[in-house]
Amino acid sequence: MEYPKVRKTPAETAGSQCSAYFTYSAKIKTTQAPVNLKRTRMAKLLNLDGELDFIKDFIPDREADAFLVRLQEDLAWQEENIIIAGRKIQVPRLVCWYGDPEARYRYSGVDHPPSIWTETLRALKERVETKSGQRFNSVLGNLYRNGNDAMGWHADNEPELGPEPFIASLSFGAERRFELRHDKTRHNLSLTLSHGSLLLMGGRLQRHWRHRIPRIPGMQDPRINLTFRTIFPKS
Ligand SMILES: O=C(O)CCC(=O)C(=O)O
Repeated sequence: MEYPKVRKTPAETAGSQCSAYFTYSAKIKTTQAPVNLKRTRMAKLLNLDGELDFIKDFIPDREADAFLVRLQEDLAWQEENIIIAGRKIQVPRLVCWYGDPEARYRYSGVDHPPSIWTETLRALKERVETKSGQRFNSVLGNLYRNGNDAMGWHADNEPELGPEPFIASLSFGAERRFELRHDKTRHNLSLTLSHGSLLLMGGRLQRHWRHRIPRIPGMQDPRINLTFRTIFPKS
C-alpha cells in the first residue's frame, strides 16, 4: 500500500535530531520548565517523538463565531456507544463522521460509514489542506456540550490511518485544554485549543504519545472540534 509522503518538517529539513516542533505562537507547559514560545519562530523540544504545529488564529474570530453556529445546526450529531472490555459505554460528547465514500473508520469497536461532505465541511477541509500541504478524505466531529463532556487518553493509531497519521484539528467555541503524555518517558505537554485555532499532528506522534481533553466541571459553553484525517481503505 502506498501512503502519501508527509511534508518534511522544518527540523528535518535543517538536519536536526529534533522531531517535535512548533512554528507558531503558543504557550506550552512541560513537566520540566514551562516553555513560552511567543518569540520563537520555530522552537525545538528535544527527544520528543512526533510533530506538532499550532496556529492560534487560523480562522478569525467573527468567522469562527459563524462556523460554530452553522456546524452545531447543520451536522448530524449523534450520541455514541463504544465497547470497552466487552461493556457498552456512552461517550461523553456528541460525534459525527463525514468523508469520501471509501473513508470507513472503525474505532473503539464501532464501524463508522461516512456521511456526505456538507458545503461548510468541504470549505474548511480545503482551507486546512492549503495551510498544511496535506490531503484529507474524512473528518471526525466532536461536540462537547459543556465542561462535563470530555475525551479520555487515547492515540489515533488505528491501522486505516497509516503508520504516521497526519491529523489537522480545528476548534470552535469554548477553550479547552489539550494534554499530551509520552508513553515511555511520561513527559507531559499541555496547550489551550482556542476558538478558530488549528493544531497539526504528524510524524510518529500517534505512536508515542496519547492525548486527551479533560473535563472542566461547571463550565457551560459548547465546543466543536473537527479532526481532518486520511483513511487508507483496506485493500
Ligand atoms: O477535541 C479535541 O481537540 C481532541 C479530539 C481528539 O482527540 C480526537 O478526535 O481523536
